[in-house]
Amino acid sequence: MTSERTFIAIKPDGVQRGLIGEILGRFERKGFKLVALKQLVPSRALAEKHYGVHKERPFFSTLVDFITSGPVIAMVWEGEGVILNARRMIGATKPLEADPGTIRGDLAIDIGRNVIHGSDAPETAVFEIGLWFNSEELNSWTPSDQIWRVEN
Ligand code: DAT
Ligand code: MG
Repeated sequence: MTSERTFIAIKPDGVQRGLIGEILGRFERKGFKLVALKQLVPSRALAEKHYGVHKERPFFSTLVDFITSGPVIAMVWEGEGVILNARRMIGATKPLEADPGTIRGDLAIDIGRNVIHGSDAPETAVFEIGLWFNSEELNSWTPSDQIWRVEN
Protein backbone atom coordinates (compact mmCIF):
# COMPACT_ATOMS: atom_id res chain seq x y z
CA MET A 1 0.00 0.00 0.00
CA THR A 2 1.37 3.41 -0.98
CA SER A 3 0.31 5.79 1.73
CA GLU A 4 0.24 9.54 1.28
CA ARG A 5 -0.57 12.56 3.42
CA THR A 6 -2.78 15.58 2.82
CA PHE A 7 -3.41 18.89 4.55
CA ILE A 8 -7.00 19.53 5.62
CA ALA A 9 -8.25 22.63 7.45
CA ILE A 10 -11.65 23.39 8.94
CA LYS A 11 -12.08 27.08 8.17
CA PRO A 12 -13.33 29.66 10.72
CA ASP A 13 -16.96 29.21 9.59
CA GLY A 14 -16.83 25.47 10.30
CA VAL A 15 -15.34 26.10 13.75
CA GLN A 16 -17.85 28.86 14.57
CA ARG A 17 -20.76 26.69 13.43
CA GLY A 18 -19.76 23.74 15.62
CA LEU A 19 -18.99 21.44 12.69
CA ILE A 20 -15.58 20.16 13.88
CA GLY A 21 -16.88 16.83 15.18
CA GLU A 22 -19.08 16.26 12.14
CA ILE A 23 -16.17 16.82 9.75
CA LEU A 24 -13.54 14.89 11.76
CA GLY A 25 -16.02 12.03 12.05
CA ARG A 26 -16.35 11.68 8.31
CA PHE A 27 -12.59 11.22 7.83
CA GLU A 28 -12.35 8.91 10.85
CA ARG A 29 -15.25 6.73 9.69
CA LYS A 30 -13.78 6.52 6.20
CA GLY A 31 -10.71 4.94 7.78
CA PHE A 32 -8.08 7.58 7.07
CA LYS A 33 -5.52 8.17 9.82
CA LEU A 34 -5.14 11.49 11.63
CA VAL A 35 -1.41 12.22 12.06
CA ALA A 36 -1.51 15.88 13.15
CA LEU A 37 -4.10 18.31 14.49
CA LYS A 38 -4.03 21.77 16.05
CA GLN A 39 -6.26 24.81 16.47
CA LEU A 40 -4.79 28.20 15.59
CA VAL A 41 -5.74 31.62 14.34
CA PRO A 42 -3.60 31.85 11.19
CA SER A 43 -1.39 34.90 10.80
CA ARG A 44 -1.84 37.02 7.70
CA ALA A 45 1.60 35.91 6.49
CA LEU A 46 0.62 32.23 6.81
CA ALA A 47 -2.71 32.77 5.06
CA GLU A 48 -1.10 34.72 2.21
CA LYS A 49 1.44 31.94 1.66
CA HIS A 50 -1.23 29.26 1.88
CA TYR A 51 -3.37 30.99 -0.74
CA GLY A 52 -0.38 32.38 -2.69
CA VAL A 53 -1.58 30.84 -5.98
CA HIS A 54 -4.65 33.10 -5.75
CA LYS A 55 -2.83 36.36 -4.95
CA GLU A 56 -3.80 38.02 -8.25
CA ARG A 57 -7.46 37.06 -7.92
CA PRO A 58 -10.02 39.75 -6.97
CA PHE A 59 -11.21 37.75 -3.95
CA PHE A 60 -7.71 37.30 -2.47
CA SER A 61 -7.85 39.92 0.31
CA THR A 62 -11.40 38.92 1.30
CA LEU A 63 -10.26 35.30 1.42
CA VAL A 64 -7.25 36.14 3.61
CA ASP A 65 -9.47 38.30 5.89
CA PHE A 66 -11.85 35.36 6.28
CA ILE A 67 -9.28 32.65 6.92
CA THR A 68 -7.52 34.80 9.55
CA SER A 69 -10.80 35.86 11.23
CA GLY A 70 -10.82 33.15 13.91
CA PRO A 71 -9.61 29.71 14.90
CA VAL A 72 -8.97 27.13 12.22
CA ILE A 73 -8.50 23.38 12.76
CA ALA A 74 -5.37 22.36 10.86
CA MET A 75 -4.88 18.66 10.24
CA VAL A 76 -2.85 16.11 8.36
CA TRP A 77 -4.59 12.92 7.28
CA GLU A 78 -2.83 9.84 5.93
CA GLY A 79 -3.87 6.87 3.83
CA GLU A 80 -3.86 5.36 0.38
CA GLY A 81 -5.31 7.87 -2.09
CA VAL A 82 -6.13 10.35 0.66
CA ILE A 83 -5.29 13.46 -1.37
CA LEU A 84 -7.79 12.85 -4.15
CA ASN A 85 -10.31 11.11 -1.91
CA ALA A 86 -10.39 13.93 0.62
CA ARG A 87 -11.11 16.33 -2.25
CA ARG A 88 -13.98 14.08 -3.33
CA MET A 89 -15.30 13.96 0.24
CA ILE A 90 -15.04 17.78 0.42
CA GLY A 91 -16.87 18.41 -2.86
CA ALA A 92 -16.85 21.27 -5.35
CA THR A 93 -15.56 24.72 -4.40
CA LYS A 94 -19.04 26.23 -4.89
CA PRO A 95 -21.17 24.48 -2.26
CA LEU A 96 -24.35 24.76 -4.32
CA GLU A 97 -22.56 22.76 -7.03
CA ALA A 98 -21.12 20.22 -4.59
CA ASP A 99 -22.82 16.84 -4.65
CA PRO A 100 -25.05 15.87 -1.74
CA GLY A 101 -23.07 13.57 0.51
CA THR A 102 -19.98 15.74 0.29
CA ILE A 103 -18.98 18.03 3.14
CA ARG A 104 -19.65 21.22 1.20
CA GLY A 105 -22.72 19.71 -0.46
CA ASP A 106 -24.22 18.85 2.92
CA LEU A 107 -23.01 21.68 5.13
CA ALA A 108 -22.54 24.90 3.11
CA ILE A 109 -24.15 27.21 0.57
CA ASP A 110 -21.67 30.05 -0.11
CA ILE A 111 -18.27 29.91 -1.85
CA GLY A 112 -16.95 32.42 0.69
CA ARG A 113 -18.08 30.17 3.57
CA ASN A 114 -17.28 26.72 2.24
CA VAL A 115 -16.19 25.25 5.59
CA ILE A 116 -13.11 23.26 4.67
CA HIS A 117 -9.84 23.26 2.75
CA GLY A 118 -8.04 20.24 1.28
CA SER A 119 -4.80 20.00 -0.69
CA ASP A 120 -5.49 19.51 -4.39
CA ALA A 121 -2.39 17.54 -5.51
CA PRO A 122 0.67 15.73 -4.12
CA GLU A 123 2.99 18.75 -4.53
CA THR A 124 0.42 21.05 -2.90
CA ALA A 125 0.03 18.62 -0.01
CA VAL A 126 3.79 18.58 0.66
CA PHE A 127 3.92 22.40 0.48
CA GLU A 128 0.90 22.95 2.73
CA ILE A 129 1.90 20.34 5.35
CA GLY A 130 5.34 21.99 5.56
CA LEU A 131 3.77 25.44 5.80
CA TRP A 132 1.38 24.61 8.67
CA PHE A 133 3.33 22.01 10.65
CA ASN A 134 6.81 21.27 11.97
CA SER A 135 7.99 17.72 11.36
CA GLU A 136 7.83 16.99 15.15
CA GLU A 137 4.09 17.67 15.05
CA LEU A 138 3.49 14.81 12.59
CA ASN A 139 2.98 11.43 14.25
CA SER A 140 3.71 8.09 12.64
CA TRP A 141 1.51 5.50 14.32
CA THR A 142 -0.52 2.41 13.59
CA PRO A 143 -4.17 2.30 14.68
CA SER A 144 -4.88 -0.88 16.63
CA ASP A 145 -7.65 -1.84 14.18
CA GLN A 146 -5.54 -1.21 11.07
CA ILE A 147 -5.81 -4.84 9.88
CA TRP A 148 -9.59 -4.35 9.69
CA ARG A 149 -9.22 -1.32 7.38
CA VAL A 150 -6.63 -2.49 4.86
CA GLU A 151 -5.73 -6.04 3.98
CA ASN A 152 -2.01 -5.47 3.53
P1 DAT B 1 -10.78 24.94 -3.24
O1 DAT B 1 -10.94 25.46 -1.83
O2 DAT B 1 -11.94 24.07 -3.63
O3 DAT B 1 -9.44 24.29 -3.48
P2 DAT B 1 -9.77 27.17 -4.82
O4 DAT B 1 -8.40 26.71 -4.52
O5 DAT B 1 -10.11 27.44 -6.26
O6 DAT B 1 -10.88 26.19 -4.24
O7 DAT B 1 -10.05 28.54 -4.03
C1 DAT B 1 -9.63 28.67 -2.68
C2 DAT B 1 -10.74 29.33 -1.92
O8 DAT B 1 -10.92 30.66 -2.42
C3 DAT B 1 -12.11 28.66 -2.06
O9 DAT B 1 -12.28 27.61 -1.14
C4 DAT B 1 -13.04 29.80 -1.83
C5 DAT B 1 -12.30 31.00 -2.39
N1 DAT B 1 -12.72 31.28 -3.77
C6 DAT B 1 -12.36 30.60 -4.88
N2 DAT B 1 -12.92 31.12 -5.98
C7 DAT B 1 -13.65 32.18 -5.55
C8 DAT B 1 -14.48 33.14 -6.20
N3 DAT B 1 -14.67 33.12 -7.52
N4 DAT B 1 -15.08 34.07 -5.42
C9 DAT B 1 -14.90 34.10 -4.08
N5 DAT B 1 -14.12 33.21 -3.41
C10 DAT B 1 -13.52 32.28 -4.13
MG1 MG C 1 -7.54 25.05 -3.67
